[in-house]
Amino acid sequence: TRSHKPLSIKSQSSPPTLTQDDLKKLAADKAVEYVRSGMVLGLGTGSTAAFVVSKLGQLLSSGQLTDIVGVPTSKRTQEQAASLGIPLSVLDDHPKLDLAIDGADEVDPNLDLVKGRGGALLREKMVEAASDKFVVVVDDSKLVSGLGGSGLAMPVEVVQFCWKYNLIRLQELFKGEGVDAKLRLDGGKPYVTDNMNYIVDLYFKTPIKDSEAAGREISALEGVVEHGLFLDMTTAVIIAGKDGVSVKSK
Ligand code: ABF
Repeated sequence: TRSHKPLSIKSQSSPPTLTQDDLKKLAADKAVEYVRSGMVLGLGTGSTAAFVVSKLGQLLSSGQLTDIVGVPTSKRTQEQAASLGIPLSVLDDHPKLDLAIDGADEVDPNLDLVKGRGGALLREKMVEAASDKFVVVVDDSKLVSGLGGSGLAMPVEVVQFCWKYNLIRLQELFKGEGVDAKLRLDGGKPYVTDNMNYIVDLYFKTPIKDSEAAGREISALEGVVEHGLFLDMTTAVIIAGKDGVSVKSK
């Protein structure tokens, strides 16, 4: 009798796990589908937005898109877009944009956002407020049930003059909610924004109860330039997770 060797069954290889960068790229590729030739585009900042900018560069150089003008939201993005040959402009020359695409740090169920951990919140908010449509690109790690709920920074851009005075006032504003306010540092020195301001990062212990009131009260402090709560600005959010890409809009 022949002895039969047990059949070796090859274990089915599971699909490769997507890295966070893969997810960001998937979201970016989806967002670029919103872009049409001839549009004036707000170009976001951050690693996810950088994938959008690089995809736009590819589509322009292959001729699939033409006549695009980009309005960058930071010096970093300006440099990246320029290096890819994307024609650039500024809000002064294009005060109305067709579409802005940018990343975010937190997205709540209402599609309101925390932005600015990358330090570009002022230009981002100006450009995105001037855009007819604002599409946000994130991986699903950015979803929160309430803004400030990630325990990470909610940035406030303040003028350099007496920044500590403003830090204390911000801390006092939220003392009921137990907030920690810290000056953002970069290599031991204060981080300086593209507009030569400082950033005070607010760390909330629990999600912000009323983000609209919070935004209003922060903006009312003299010396505050802008804050990272982007409320009622979003047209759609493109979310990439391990199960694929989904789009949420109001
Ligand atoms: C910009 O980049 C910022 O508003 C936000 O802080 C950050 C998100 O960066 P990333 O896409 O690298 O997570 O969109």
